[in-house]
Amino acid sequence: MAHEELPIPTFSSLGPVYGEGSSLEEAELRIQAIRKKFADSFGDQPDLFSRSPGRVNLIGEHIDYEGYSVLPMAIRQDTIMAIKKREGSGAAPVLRIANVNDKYSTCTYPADPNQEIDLKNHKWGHYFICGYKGFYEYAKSKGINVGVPFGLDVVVDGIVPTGSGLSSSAAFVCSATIAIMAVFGANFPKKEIAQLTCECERHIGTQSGGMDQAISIMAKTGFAELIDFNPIRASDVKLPAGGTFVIAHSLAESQKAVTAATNYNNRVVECRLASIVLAIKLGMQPKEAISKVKTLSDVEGLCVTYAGTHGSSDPGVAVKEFLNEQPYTAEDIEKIISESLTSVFANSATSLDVLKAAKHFKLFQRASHVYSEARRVHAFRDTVQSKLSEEEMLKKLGDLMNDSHHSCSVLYECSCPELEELVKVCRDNGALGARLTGAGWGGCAVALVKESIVPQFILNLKESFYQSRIEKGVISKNDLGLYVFASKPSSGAAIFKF
Ligand code: NG1
Repeated sequence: MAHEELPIPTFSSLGPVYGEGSSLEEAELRIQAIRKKFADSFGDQPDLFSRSPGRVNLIGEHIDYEGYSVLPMAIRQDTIMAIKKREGSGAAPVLRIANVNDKYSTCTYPADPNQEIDLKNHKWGHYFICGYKGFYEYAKSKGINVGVPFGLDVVVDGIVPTGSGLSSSAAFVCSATIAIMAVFGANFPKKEIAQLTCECERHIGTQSGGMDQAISIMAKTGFAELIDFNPIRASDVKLPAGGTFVIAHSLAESQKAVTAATNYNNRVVECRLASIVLAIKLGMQPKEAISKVKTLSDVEGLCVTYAGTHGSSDPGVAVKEFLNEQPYTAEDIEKIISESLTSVFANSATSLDVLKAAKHFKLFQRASHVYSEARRVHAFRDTVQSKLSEEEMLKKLGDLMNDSHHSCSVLYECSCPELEELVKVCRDNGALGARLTGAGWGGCAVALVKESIVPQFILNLKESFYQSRIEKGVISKNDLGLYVFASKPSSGAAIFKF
């Protein structure tokens, strides 16, 4: 059976996920700390544990929500949750969510799957409610009777750095969802959990694609995955042994949920508008375009047909012909589509927030990025599978990563000064390629480095990028290992019953 059809694995020991040596010891210590926090907070021991990892995206940025394949790998850092069902205390049941890290104070919510998440008042516990609502919605859609809601006690321990572009939010939401699922005694195929966790994370207010949840749920040790959407599918990608991916934090925190209206969701809206305008320019009636065309992949066929008349198969040819490089005003677009933007997005409150905040829309730049990045993902996979020598292969992969960064930075404008500096430092110190990873606007860069120079490369980064920041007190020297590290592809979500 294809591995995305299998349920989340359940283990009775940590070894199958954490291996042996220092990773296993670290995991054992974390479980002890979680048990202690559970006992201190709730006077009890959990029924079971769940874990789901963060990820680094190697290539394919800001294209998952446009329906295009991406190529991430799971990292070692993950979110572990401990959970216990609490029944029959008489009082109205509640969800109590505590954290091993005292920086996050305990959150309490009603045990009501229909509750609305208070987006104006952002709390860390909201991510648990995403999973909670998601589980009930999914169970309902499957006709599963889950009975009346009961209380849950939960302790969270996350070590994916937050706001880093390494998907701490998806690690959290996926871990929460499978913990809840397991406490109900249910388990579903991985691809369905990947889909449901993607949908439920949207309750936090970002219109995210499905990459992070898909890799967190479906990852396999030793492989990156090519993730396709509609339907979700993961294909193993074996990376060349002589190259290592080094992840380095720019130390600019990207607050995706808080900046959604001007950053992440803004780009989702711009892509939608670009696809509607393209569809109309390529002959579709405005009404039909507005109702049928949701993403740039929906209009790719029309673009490619047009490109064919010019001897090309690149949808970018249609973008160059039909979209203006000059930013569009709302009025410019409304004239083309014969409808007001507020009516196009009337059903999406988060998109209406984007319209309120936007001064103009860069349709040419966003569509050019998406179509070119989608092609780079396949070029990356084809290169890995090619017969090139390892030397040539690594060079080509590095070039693709550099091109991806350029496109993110110049066309998609999701970089920031700290990331630009860091990417340059990586390249100056021998990286074959380096790029921002994840949503951007802060967070991490990923660099492809020859295995043999990794320790020296990390040392150089410490000197040229981090030292001045340590001196300014931005981070402490002892924490450096949290901000720059080499990463191997790690395994996906799991349940532990000890
Ligand atoms: P991160 O880096 O975790 O914020 C976000 C989206 C992805 C994808 C990337 C950009 C969420 C949960 N994740 O990732 O789906 O669109 O940005 O490639 O919003």
